[in-house]
Amino acid sequence: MKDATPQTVRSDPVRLAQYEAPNWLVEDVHLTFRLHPTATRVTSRIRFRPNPDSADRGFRLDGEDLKLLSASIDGRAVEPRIDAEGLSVDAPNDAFIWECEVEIDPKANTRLEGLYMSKGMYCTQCEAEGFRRITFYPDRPDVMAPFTVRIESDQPVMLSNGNPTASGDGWAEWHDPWPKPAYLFALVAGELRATSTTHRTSEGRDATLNVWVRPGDEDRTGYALDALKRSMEWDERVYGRAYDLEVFNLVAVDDFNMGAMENKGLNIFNSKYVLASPETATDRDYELIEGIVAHEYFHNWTGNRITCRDWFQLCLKEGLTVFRDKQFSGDVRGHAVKRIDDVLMLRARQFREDAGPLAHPVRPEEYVEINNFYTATVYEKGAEVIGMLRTLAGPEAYDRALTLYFDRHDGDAATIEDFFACFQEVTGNALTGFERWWSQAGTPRVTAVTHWSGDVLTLTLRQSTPATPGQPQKGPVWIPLATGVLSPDGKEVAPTQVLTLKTSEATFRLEGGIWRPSDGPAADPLPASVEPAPILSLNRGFSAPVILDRKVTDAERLILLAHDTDPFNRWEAGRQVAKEQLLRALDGGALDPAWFDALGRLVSDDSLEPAFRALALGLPSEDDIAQSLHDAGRTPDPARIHAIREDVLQGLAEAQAPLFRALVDALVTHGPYSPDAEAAGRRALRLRALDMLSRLDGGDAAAEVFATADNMTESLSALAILIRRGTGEAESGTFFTRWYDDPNTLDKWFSTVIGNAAPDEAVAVARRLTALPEFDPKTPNRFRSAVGALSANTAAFHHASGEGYRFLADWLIVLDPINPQTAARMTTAFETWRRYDGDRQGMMTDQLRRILATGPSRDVTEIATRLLGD
Ligand code: 0A1
Ligand code: ZN
Repeated sequence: MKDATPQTVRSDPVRLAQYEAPNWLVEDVHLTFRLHPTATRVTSRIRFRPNPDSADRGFRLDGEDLKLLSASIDGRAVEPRIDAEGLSVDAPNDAFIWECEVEIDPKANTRLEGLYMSKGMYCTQCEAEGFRRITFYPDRPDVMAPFTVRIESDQPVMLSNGNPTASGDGWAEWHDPWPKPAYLFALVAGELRATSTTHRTSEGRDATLNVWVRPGDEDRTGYALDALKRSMEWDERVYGRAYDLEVFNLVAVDDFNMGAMENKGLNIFNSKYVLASPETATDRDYELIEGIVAHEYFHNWTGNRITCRDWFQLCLKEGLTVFRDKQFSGDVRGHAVKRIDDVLMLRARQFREDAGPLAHPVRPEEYVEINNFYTATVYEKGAEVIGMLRTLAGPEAYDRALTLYFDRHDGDAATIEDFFACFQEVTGNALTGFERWWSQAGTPRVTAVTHWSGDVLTLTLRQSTPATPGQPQKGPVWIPLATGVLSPDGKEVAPTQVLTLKTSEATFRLEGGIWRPSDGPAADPLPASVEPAPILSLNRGFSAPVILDRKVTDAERLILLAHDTDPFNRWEAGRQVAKEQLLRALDGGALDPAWFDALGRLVSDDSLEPAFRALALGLPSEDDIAQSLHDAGRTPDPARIHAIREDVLQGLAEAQAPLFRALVDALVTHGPYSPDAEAAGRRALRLRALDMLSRLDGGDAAAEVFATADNMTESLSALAILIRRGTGEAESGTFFTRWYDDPNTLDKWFSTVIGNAAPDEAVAVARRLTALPEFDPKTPNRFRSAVGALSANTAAFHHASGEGYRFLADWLIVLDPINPQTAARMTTAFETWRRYDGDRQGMMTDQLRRILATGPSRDVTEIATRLLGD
């Protein structure tokens, strides 16, 4: 019996350039689990065969924190050499059978990687490298095999991947015929209840769909189950991809590091993204549930049937699957509003990441801990890259390229190059030059200068990408800018056309309503009626994830805000005006009353969707303003940004008081709650108006909404509004008492109370709440709701006292030995430290050094070191 007790754990980087094919491939895997909370036995029987693509016959298996009880090769006992990360043993020259038995302790597993327990239930998380905590195995995505699993336990429900094959008292067997890498392995056992339906696939097979939850939660499963069925239908209709097993199981667990996991045939979800009822879930929760259920389901093809050769190719499954889930959500909920929401998130998270010390390419070239690369860049920028490929290739060529990809690579562990080759093939190599999007980090800046001769409009575009860590020099990327042109009175004179900037600089000329490269042949001028200069609507629909730098007058922006036919750019024009007004106010300037009027007209325009009007009413966040100041070479003062932004909101509330009152009254929803996009949009607009109104009535109307709300969307927004006004104490108590026993809803209480507390009080509030017995750092959702809410409360986190930084670091030091993955993720809250003044920079870097001085996990060490940049 041998312990793989950690001696030295790897701290040097893994490099893409050093990829080597595996020495051994796996024919099939048989696993038996004898479940026990502290001493689970796992026996494995694995048939290995030599990989013809590798000459090396060395045999090594990954394994961490495993107690090896016995091992044999072809039935003969062997004594492997065990180290902190696995074992090696002399293997035969040809195919052989490896068998071993290990013991693991699921109850002690607070990392939530491998096999662990959540509220008495056994569950697994194997992406990225959790399987090596279950048994010894070649734990890398390019080793794919069919799995047969037997589970023995006293738990009533026992699930694994694939189809159920047999079961009896205290045991169940599963077989997954689809070869898969170990990161897609899953097992669940517990007292669970299913809500079920069936789906007949477009290929004529029947599949049973089950959503499994703990007893008592069954009445909150309907929405997720329906979203699953709709996702299956959508993937059949839009991508021609059907489901391929007899059963699809989806299980909700309360303790989970991420949102959800696409294990083959057995998706495991953070319960926050499954359970929904009108009383407990907000409109946003419903939307996220729908999107995440779709995301995980879509992985069945983009991720599972075709997986990644190595973890550097992560964006191949994630960028593509995020793009697909966004297409789905846009189809369901409306593309314009969805795009605005997505871009808000992209800018808040990915642009911020790209602008800081953690910037990395969509396909990174090295990592120390792969779990640190499940980032906004890999996911969100990765999805933008797919979106640009679709724009450049056109929708039909995109469809053909995807069909080719599915046909050619089904069953493979593929690379980005494999995927891109399919686009090259269907477009006749038209996209050569696009590749830099996944190798180069940083958000490109595009400056646009126009010239109007009276009848010819020229547009000169220039691009540059700032240096990022490890990449001082950048080259040009392909930037597809969807562009339209409006006359000065707001009529569209040239419809959307995609101008692609492929070099550092290019000029285009608009002639006869058509854009051509300026060295192309001349054509008819624009109609003479277009005078003075026409107005450009650039990067419509946010066709490229870039920062546009262009001198545009407020008057032009107000015309775009009122008339642009592209809803995204209409919103964007309003956003830019708002940002400039805020920046002006920060410099002590007066606000332009025309802005309030324009906003008032837009928000009261009943011909527009309420969800769009709600978005138009949102001002840039404090973090967004801080980044804009930093980009302009200035040092943001978070306290002042908070105060001025609040003043501007107050001014807007006063200027448009009757409108906000009217909206609060008119948009009351009658009848039973429905989470559909239309009803959610009406609530969103009403609640924005309610926030405005609370600045005039001291929160009376919000208190009334809180008292009478029959749904969580209104209760929670009203509570947030009252806390922001400093008057929500009673309501906060009511909420806590009501939802005390409901973990996901109590999480909302933690995040709302801390996230909306005043900058001078928030840290004290957060310290008080994290001292409550209900705060348990072992549960990632609770930790994120409390500690994460403080770091998202910008003015509180960056309080001049440095207490926000200290609070976060105190808790990260507690969390890291419990759960390094979540601790590392939350350490990224310090990523903006270089934006701020010397005092704040000093306080933030002191906290990062203090964390490093504790000798933290590989996960946190990598993040803190990269943040410091030394
Ligand atoms: N692949 C999952 C999310 C996920 C990613 C990483 C994890 O551990 C490091 C766990 C889950 C998805 O994209 O939904
Ligand atoms: Zn994913």
